[in-house]
Amino acid sequence: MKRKIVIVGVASGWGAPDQRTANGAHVVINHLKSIYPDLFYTYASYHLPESLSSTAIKPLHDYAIRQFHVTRVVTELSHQIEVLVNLGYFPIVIGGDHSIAMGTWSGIKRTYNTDFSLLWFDAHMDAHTYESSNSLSPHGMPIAALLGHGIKAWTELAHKDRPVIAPEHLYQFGIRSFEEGEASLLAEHNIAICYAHTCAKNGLLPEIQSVMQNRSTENFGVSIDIDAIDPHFAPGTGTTEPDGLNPKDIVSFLKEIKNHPHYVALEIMEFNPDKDIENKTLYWLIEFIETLI
Ligand SMILES: [Mn+2]
Repeated sequence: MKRKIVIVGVASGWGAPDQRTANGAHVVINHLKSIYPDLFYTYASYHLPESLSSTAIKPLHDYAIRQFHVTRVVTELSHQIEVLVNLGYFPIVIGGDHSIAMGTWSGIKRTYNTDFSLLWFDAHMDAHTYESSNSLSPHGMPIAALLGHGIKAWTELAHKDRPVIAPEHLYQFGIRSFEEGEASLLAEHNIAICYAHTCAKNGLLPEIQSVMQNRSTENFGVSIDIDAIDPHFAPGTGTTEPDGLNPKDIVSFLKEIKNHPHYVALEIMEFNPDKDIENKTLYWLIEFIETLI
């Protein structure tokens, strides 16, 4: 199957205290352009230049400013995804921080207007709301928003009356660090979670394969937070957590599905090039992307 690929860079770190993931999209796209100059590249959003400096790790304490920028970014991305998919493109979205997922998947939901399954690889649950979060960081909130919890600007990105993802269609892999508020939200919704220790015990691929066989939607998408991967392989991310997934397993999975007719989008988030060591993290990002090229 020959896909028409578009690489969508989202240079925004507004969702995280350390905003340097905003630099990730540029680094990945510049690298890809040197290998694949003829691919279609676009940016959904630029970070405001004053925070793009590689030394800008000053956390933004005003949550309202971050909320404003995250809303601006995901609203724009959501509409771009709709336009690109309607033009026949398969989007590979490169972040940026994980709040961007609200834009990717709301765009997918509105465009296809049908339920889809979301396979979410992450060390964290990302299921906070402003009520449960201590850090008030939007990159800890996209799962809650996709399930319909949180501020309207995010929960109504796809449709006013229904959330982007139905709880029975969400699958998390690699989880190993979470807080009580978000865990209880996911427990209320009975979300299928493959914790990192379970993935290690049973094997990540068998766990994914069972999800792929038992899912009840045709369409599915994949969201990868770089911190899902063990930091030994991928140190270049905002919040590293030990005992993570082996990126080779993720590559094997992505190769298995590369020609699947109902695979609708891939996003890779939370790459922080300033924290990368010898381009180790970039290497795996490119491996993930190349499964589709
Ligand atoms: Mn995440």
